[in-house]
Amino acid sequence: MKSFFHVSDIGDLGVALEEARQVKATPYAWKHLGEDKTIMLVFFNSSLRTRLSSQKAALNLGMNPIVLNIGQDSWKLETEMGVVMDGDKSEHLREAIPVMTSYCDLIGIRSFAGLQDRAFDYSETVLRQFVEYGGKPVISLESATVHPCQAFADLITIEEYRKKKRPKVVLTWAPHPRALPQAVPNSFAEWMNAADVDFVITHPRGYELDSAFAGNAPVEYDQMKALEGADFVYAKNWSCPGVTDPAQYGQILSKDMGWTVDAAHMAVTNNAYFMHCLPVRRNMIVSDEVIDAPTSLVIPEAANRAVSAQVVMKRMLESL
Ligand code: SN0
Repeated sequence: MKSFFHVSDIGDLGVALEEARQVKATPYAWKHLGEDKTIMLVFFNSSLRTRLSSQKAALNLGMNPIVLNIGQDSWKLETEMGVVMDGDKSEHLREAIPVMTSYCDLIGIRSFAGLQDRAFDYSETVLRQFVEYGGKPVISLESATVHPCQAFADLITIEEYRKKKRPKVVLTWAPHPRALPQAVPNSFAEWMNAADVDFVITHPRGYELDSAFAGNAPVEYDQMKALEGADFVYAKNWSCPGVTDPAQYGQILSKDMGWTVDAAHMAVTNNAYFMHCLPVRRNMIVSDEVIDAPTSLVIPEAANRAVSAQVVMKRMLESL
């Protein structure tokens, strides 16, 4: 595997889930695979699960992780081409990328959407530069439009907890005080569309996800109706994707607290499990009651981040 951005990069999902099961059961069975190999984990943005689970996955494979926090430990980097560098950014990605990749075998990048320029974000400008100028396999650790390590961990979690062959999975928008990227819902939708689940999306009007990710998944604007009979409720806030009105890209269109997932919402489901990628704003996205209930999967879901990352790194090491 040369890059990990989309569900198509992992191939057959049944095979990937079986590999995840084996990795989880015997995480050290491939501890020689990463011997004398190095992964560079580059963070342009904050992280808790991603930086820890990625390092843990690398260590399980016997690989050395190097973590770099851009702007804190390094020079501030310019990401746009053709600009006069007279501001606060001291180095361009054009030089920084080949320098970084000269010290490693694999590279993971966290680079959130700026939410200012839809075309810049949706063409994955920063990630594409790492592919073009790095010459090493690249993992998106949440880039402008995707968070595949999260979506793979979510799929593993659904596979572990599903009580029927084809569960109903509902992705619901929920309110948040800040404008957040669409990477998590984009990838979740892309992966659920590829999985053997009955997938429904619900959000206020104007929050329509890009069709490259949402595909033909049904969108139900009545949240309660969408949640009826759900086996898994996946909550997430995202800002306006700008599909219907590009001028609204990255904006907060609603802070309607009626969308906060609480006990009344869960009551219409099929005793559903609650999921969220974390970090979560309690009593904005989800009530304490729901996230603290035994049906909340947020912790096992986060634990599976080390499993999804290990499968991806294992595949990349095997194809070096
Ligand atoms: C990120 C997002 O894409 O929504 C990362 C999720 C894995 N979340 C945030 O930035 C939350 C920040 C906040 O202030 O709650």
